[in-house]
Amino acid sequence: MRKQKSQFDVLTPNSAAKRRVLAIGLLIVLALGATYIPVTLAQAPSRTVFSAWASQEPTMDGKIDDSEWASAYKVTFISKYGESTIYVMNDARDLYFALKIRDTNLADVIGQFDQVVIDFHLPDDGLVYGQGDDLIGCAPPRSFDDSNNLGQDRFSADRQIDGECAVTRIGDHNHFELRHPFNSGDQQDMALGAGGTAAVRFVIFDEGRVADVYPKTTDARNPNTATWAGLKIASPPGIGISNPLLIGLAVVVVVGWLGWVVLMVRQRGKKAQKPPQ
Ligand SMILES: [Ca+2]
Ligand SMILES: [Ca+2]
Ligand SMILES: [Ca+2]
Repeated sequence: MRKQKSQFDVLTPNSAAKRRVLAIGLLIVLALGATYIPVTLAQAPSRTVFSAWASQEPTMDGKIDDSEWASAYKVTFISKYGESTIYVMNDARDLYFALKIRDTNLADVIGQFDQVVIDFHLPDDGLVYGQGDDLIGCAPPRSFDDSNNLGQDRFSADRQIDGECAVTRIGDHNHFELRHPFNSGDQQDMALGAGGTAAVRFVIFDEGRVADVYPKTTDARNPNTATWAGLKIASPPGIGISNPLLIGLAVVVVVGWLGWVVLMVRQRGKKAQKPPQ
């Protein structure tokens, strides 16, 4: 007795092929899910992690040009006098920082500077900022500070100064630009490689006094680096295999193509087996 055709069979004569298409669709969904779940989990903490490859080397002239900082990781926040922005990026040798700080003037009186200090803690283990940690700073016009933490709230300038900085006033903002190698070879500096991480905190001084700290989850006195932002040395953009989203897309494409090839081969095999009518 011949089986009666259902509406489904009428619409899709080859229901086995339909099931295979559904199975492939399911695989694609699973592959996408497997890709997006870790990405979502990784994004769960709200902590800022600065990481960006410098598509061009910025000029340390105290003028933050949009083009030279275009590829930087940017964070905008409200500081004492209004909207301010922090830019971070690195190339194969240097970390670059820019701070566009809204201010009423650029105070350049010794002891009452408008200046910035950037504190680093390594490794990024959420422990206390202390002995052996690194810090840099910038005061007008090009006074670069490369120091090290001696512990117990004592600091000293490094014997070897690595990096440079500049600050100028443009419009309503003070533009700080700093450069510091992430592996200078100096024992009194950080030593990081590609993918290396640190905790970072930006302290902004207005006329010699702390006016702001980024991130807002900490303050200038809090040594608990779990409340600081993160920093990760970026790698140059290549094939992009390190990017989980691209890996996921590659998996989807490969699974899709394999499924398609298997489907075609099976359908041809069935056609070949069919006795001529
Ligand atoms: Ca510049
Ligand atoms: Ca140094
Ligand atoms: Ca140092």
